[in-house]
Amino acid sequence: MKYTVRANSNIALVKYWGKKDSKLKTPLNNSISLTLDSLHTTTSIEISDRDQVFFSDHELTNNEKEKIISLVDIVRNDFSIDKKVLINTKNNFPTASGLASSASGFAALAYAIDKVFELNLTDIEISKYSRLGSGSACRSIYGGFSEWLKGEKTDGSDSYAVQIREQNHWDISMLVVIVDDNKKDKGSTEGMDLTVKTCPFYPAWLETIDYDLNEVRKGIINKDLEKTGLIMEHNCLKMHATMMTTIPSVIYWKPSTLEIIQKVKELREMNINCYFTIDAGSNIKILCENYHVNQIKNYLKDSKGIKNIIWCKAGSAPFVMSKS
Ligand code: 2P0
Repeated sequence: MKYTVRANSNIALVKYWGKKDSKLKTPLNNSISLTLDSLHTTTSIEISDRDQVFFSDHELTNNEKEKIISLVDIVRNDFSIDKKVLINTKNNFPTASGLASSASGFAALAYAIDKVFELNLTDIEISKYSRLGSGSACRSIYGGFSEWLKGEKTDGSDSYAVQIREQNHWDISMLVVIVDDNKKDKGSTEGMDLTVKTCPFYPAWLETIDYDLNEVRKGIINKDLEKTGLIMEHNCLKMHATMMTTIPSVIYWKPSTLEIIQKVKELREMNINCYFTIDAGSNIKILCENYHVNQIKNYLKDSKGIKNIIWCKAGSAPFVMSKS
């Protein structure tokens, strides 16, 4: 049986930044995200006579496919399965440019593995497997708003995401403003490891995270854009402040990133409620009311650095598109 599945990307409102265990990809702090409907990975999987992986119809070399096959190997090992797989995966958006491609990618993969090996895993189990591929992927197993619980156990068995509210709970928009679609110089895995090891302010990140988590959780439940947005912005700036003060420093921002930050603040002065967040890259995401989307796009349209603006709303959990 060949399964084609789709998983959506997610953007953190309270960020995951720092690992307790690099191999298990367990985080040092909980994080909260919104699953998006317009940025997704589509993955086909079927049993085959050897392991093969295609990315955007280009066959990956042994080195390139290692990260993907190692997740398949973990599942094969756990369930004593000796079948090989043919995987074909593609994103509908730029890869590795701070748009959470590994989140949708590994969520789609873990979901697809469950289907092709007919395991009937629970969402929590799929969330845990996807985490082993890429930490943030564990949040893409749910539609709407999710929280990744860092867990306490050394084997990572209690580190997975749960849903805070489903996709239709809050009809809100996130504009993904692309100022750079090139692959970033330093991956987030390396960036966060460097932060934990060398940033003098990292303890302050951990000391203040519970407040951010509580406030954003409340903001989501009460559909309070101002509360959610202000804490989301502050949390993002704290994360970037820790990156910038690592040795050597990690600065993902481009001049256009700062220009858009400024414009978001100007929009707020014009009583257009909107808030920014930025991941491990230079692109900006703006959380706003649906009825402000056109005004915001108009206000940003003269900014020179903008390559594209993608309008997203809350997205769904992974699903099977076809089986044959
Ligand atoms: C997040 N990021 O919460 C944070 C904010 C980037 C900035 O999760 O090493 O690709 O595979 O666990 O999941 C990006 O990190 O890193 C990320 P690994 P991942 O969305």
